[in-house]
Amino acid sequence: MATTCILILCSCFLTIYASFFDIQYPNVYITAEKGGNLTIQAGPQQGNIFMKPNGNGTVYIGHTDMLKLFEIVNSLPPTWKVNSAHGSLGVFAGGQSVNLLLEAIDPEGGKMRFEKVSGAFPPGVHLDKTTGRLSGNAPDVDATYEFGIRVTDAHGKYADQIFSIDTREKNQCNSNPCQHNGKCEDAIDDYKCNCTNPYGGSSCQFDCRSKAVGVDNGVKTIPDAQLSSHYASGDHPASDGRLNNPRGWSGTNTGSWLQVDIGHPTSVFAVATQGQSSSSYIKNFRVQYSVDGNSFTNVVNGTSAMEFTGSSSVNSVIKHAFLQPVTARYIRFIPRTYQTKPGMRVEVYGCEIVN
Ligand SMILES: [Ca+2]
Ligand SMILES: [Ca+2]
Repeated sequence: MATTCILILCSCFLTIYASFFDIQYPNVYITAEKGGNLTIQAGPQQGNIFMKPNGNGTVYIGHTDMLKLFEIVNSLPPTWKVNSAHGSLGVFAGGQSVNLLLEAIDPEGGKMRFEKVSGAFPPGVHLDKTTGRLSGNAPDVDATYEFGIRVTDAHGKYADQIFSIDTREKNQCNSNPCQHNGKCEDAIDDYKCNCTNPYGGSSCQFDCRSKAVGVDNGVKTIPDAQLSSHYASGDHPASDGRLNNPRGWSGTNTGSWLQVDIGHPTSVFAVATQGQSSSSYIKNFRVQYSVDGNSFTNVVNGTSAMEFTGSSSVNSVIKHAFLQPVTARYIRFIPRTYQTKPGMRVEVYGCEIVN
């Protein structure tokens, strides 16, 4: 009888006061009545209050994850493993590879991010923001580059450090890059060779007397668009006027000419020709040159235009060196006397003028 009464009383209690103590499996709600306070107070004898979420659970106050908040508050900023007392990362010669790891440690072992917050890197050197690696090639200049790097952990805690890199201009002539007694001048990341006649190229590596610009049918460095002519015979256009081309260029009379646009200013030393066919070939010709394609000058011997002998053979190549090299972009072959028709196939020899 007594047990029954107790169960009835409990039932009434839960029903009446469900607003402040409610069990809805698996949740337990403790709520205050409207306008009331909720107080959780431990017992008077130094009692503690424990909140124990399980697994990945956490504790919220409002919408704030309190465990996450404590983690952020307690997170320590990263610390730099400074490479030297002054943050100097070393001295690098122009063009030398720079490969440096800016090392920092996060006490919590989390991910870190690196970024430049002041100063400037040497041009050509870059920072990997994830790894903290500086890499690139040192510029060819005497300079000191100072820059501030901030390393930031996953909680936004950071540490700054100033670093510096010194660079030294390298004398690119030290390796004696100019061949054939060319005179070397040091430059930024480069050198310039002043070549002795008849050598050319960036390192005077070419003998310009034998360096073809590439009209030859088997080379075609000079594209068809850079071959032109005046009074071409229809079926033998300028684009066929290449050495070793099976057809060859043919003009119609002595007013005809064949022109090669080399494409850039060149020190031209020689030309070579073959006949157009066994029955059609140039006997004699002149050569004119121009830098602008408008104003042409004869290649001369003294004050007289040089007369060159053309090849009367289909196969044999006759090469003529000029007495002095000429500076030209355009070379024009002018027929003087010919067999049947003024036909030829040509090549030009020289070196590009390097500024
Ligand atoms: Ca940290
Ligand atoms: Ca230099």
